[in-house]
This record gives sequence, structure tokens and C-alpha cells, in this order.
Amino acid sequence: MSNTPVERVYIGLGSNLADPAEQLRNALKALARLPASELAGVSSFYVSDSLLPGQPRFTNAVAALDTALTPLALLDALQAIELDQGRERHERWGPRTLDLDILLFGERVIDEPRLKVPHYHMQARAFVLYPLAELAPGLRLADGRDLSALLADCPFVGLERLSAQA
Ligand code: A4P
Ligand code: MG
Repeated sequence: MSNTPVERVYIGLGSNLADPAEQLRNALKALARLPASELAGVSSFYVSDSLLPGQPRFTNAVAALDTALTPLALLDALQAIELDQGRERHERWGPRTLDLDILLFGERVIDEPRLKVPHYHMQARAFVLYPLAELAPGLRLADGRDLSALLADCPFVGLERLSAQA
């Protein structure tokens, strides 16, 4: 048996169609079933306006996953979950039943055509940083920046934290 190291991955979940909170709950169940992986934590759910005007509001959360999958194997698995939950890719940034983004993968910096980690723009998105901070308040990114410093530059504006994973 191979001894693939287990790494801590943070996954951003987002939905703004077809009962978003239910989409996130179903996605979390699917994450918990991934092979060679263990769901280690889930943030509260947060609601906020879409970055694009004219779209329904988003529900977002962050999950911590301990996994021995490779980054591309995990990306394949996440895209399969998106498709399974009815995601159709029409337009980039269009409304979606489910978006699963790999925010951080251990200490890795990945720059491949299909996968960029840390996820672009996560540094400035309150709906990513605040749920991430619930799970890992002392986190330091691979580039040396502290999550607390990113939070200081990203006000908690327009975010509504739901009491549970509602
Ligand atoms: N890809 C590259 N790196 C990654 C990564 N780290 N994780 C590639 C996941 N995928 C990654 O993704 C397009 C391609 O990115 C994938 O095929 C994969 O190979 P996608 O999910 O089809 O495209 P997308 O989601 O439409 O684009 P993107 O850039 O992921 O959109 P964002 O950044 O997720 O923004 N407002 C609120 N309040 N909350 C939101 O969650 N989300 C968006 C979409 C807009 N406004 C929002 C929210
Ligand atoms: Mg995406």
C-alpha cells in the first residue's frame, strides 16, 4: 500500500440557485464520502450579494478536508460533485447550483492550466475569508501572509452569518 501524505485542504462552497443551503448541505455529504479523505470541519453558512449585479444572493461556506488525493484528483472529484448537483456551465460567473473551489492545498502553490492554488481572488473576498477564519484563525498562506492580515483589509460588510449550517 502506498503511503500518500495526508494534506489539509480548504474548499470554498457557493450556490445561488435551487435552494442554495440545501445545495451546500448535499455537497458536504458528498465531500464526506470522498475516498482517501476525511471531512475535518465546516464553517457557518454566510449569505451575501453576488459580485455580479442582477444575480440571486449567494450562500457560501468553507470546508476543511484532510485528503491523500492528489490536487488534480481532488479537482476531478469536486467537478463530478458539481455536475451531480446539476451544475451547467453556460457563462463564466453565471448563476450556479454549486461551485466548489480549492482555496488552499496544504502549503502548495499550484500553477497548472486546470488548477491555480491559492484560489485567485480569495484574498479579497469576505465570503471566503470569514468562513475560513472560523476553521483556521491562525492560518498563514504559502506566500507568508497571515489570514488575520487579509481579514484586516477585508471588512465584514454585506455578509450575513447564518446561525447554523442552515
Ligand atoms: N480552476 C483553476 N483553479 C481552480 C481552483 N483552485 N479550484 C479551474 C477550482 N477550480 C479551479 O471554474 C473554471 C475552471 O477553473 C475550472 O474548470 C477549473 O479547472 P468554474 O467553477 O467553472 O468557473 P466559475 O466558478 O464560473 O469561475 P470562478 O473564477 O471559479 O468564479 P468564482 O471566482 O467562483 O466567482 N458572489 C458571492 N457572494 N459568492 C460567490 O461565491 N461567486 C462568483 C463566481 C461570483 N460572485 C459571487 C460568488
Ligand atoms: Mg469555481
